[in-house]
Amino acid sequence: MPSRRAIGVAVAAAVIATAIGIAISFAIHWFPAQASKQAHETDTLYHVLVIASIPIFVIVTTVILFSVWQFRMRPGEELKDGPPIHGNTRLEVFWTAIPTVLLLSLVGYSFVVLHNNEKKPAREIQIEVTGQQFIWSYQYPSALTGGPPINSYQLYVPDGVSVQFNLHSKDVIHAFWVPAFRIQEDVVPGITTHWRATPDRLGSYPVVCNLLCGLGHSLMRSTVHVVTPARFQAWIASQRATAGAGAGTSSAAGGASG
Ligand SMILES: [Cu+2]
Repeated sequence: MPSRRAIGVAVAAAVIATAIGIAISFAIHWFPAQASKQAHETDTLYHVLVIASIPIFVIVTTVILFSVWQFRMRPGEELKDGPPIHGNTRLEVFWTAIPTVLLLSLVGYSFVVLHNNEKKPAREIQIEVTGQQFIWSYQYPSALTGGPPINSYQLYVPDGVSVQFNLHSKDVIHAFWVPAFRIQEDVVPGITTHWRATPDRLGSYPVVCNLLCGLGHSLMRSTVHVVTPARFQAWIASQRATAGAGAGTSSAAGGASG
């Protein structure tokens, strides 16, 4: 049996390693700017999962290192066999019950965050997103423009208003991802997928295709501009004016004016 002192050393090392790990997890900037309501909850969830994993990693590593240290073969023991142990009910109950409780709590917490992030708010606007090799385009429906729909290669969203993005693909599977919003969804030909976010920080953030969709995949990027609701209305009005001016030539080319 290992001595009391050896066990004490192992426990102390595990506690110190856990403390250092948790301190490092706070020092690392895991993600880009948080630009949506969903981003805050998602980041907190991620950090809780990291903090929960640190002691588990430390316990597993400590037990391995402790066993190598305490139960290693010493000179002269080459022909000895280990004790013939068959099962240990108390230990097995523990190592089943603790991970079960831990997993169920983390799954429950994740479910609550996901549920909150996807909850449909009272007021929401819709923007259609179309992916094709290798560009994103956006359509602002009549309900938003107060006139004919607007096609554009630019994505503007009003600050503080929930947006449901309806995703369409013209060719292959893409993924519409706004890292600053922490949300991503596959864009699949033949079906419409959705995601929603409530932007809550003014600024411009990258939009990325996050599924390998062909040779130009790495170039399939765009920008989302989070602007004040007043500026959003002004932008819509300016797009309507441009689309109106170009309507004589080709209404379908309205997107190019963006
Ligand atoms: Cu892609």
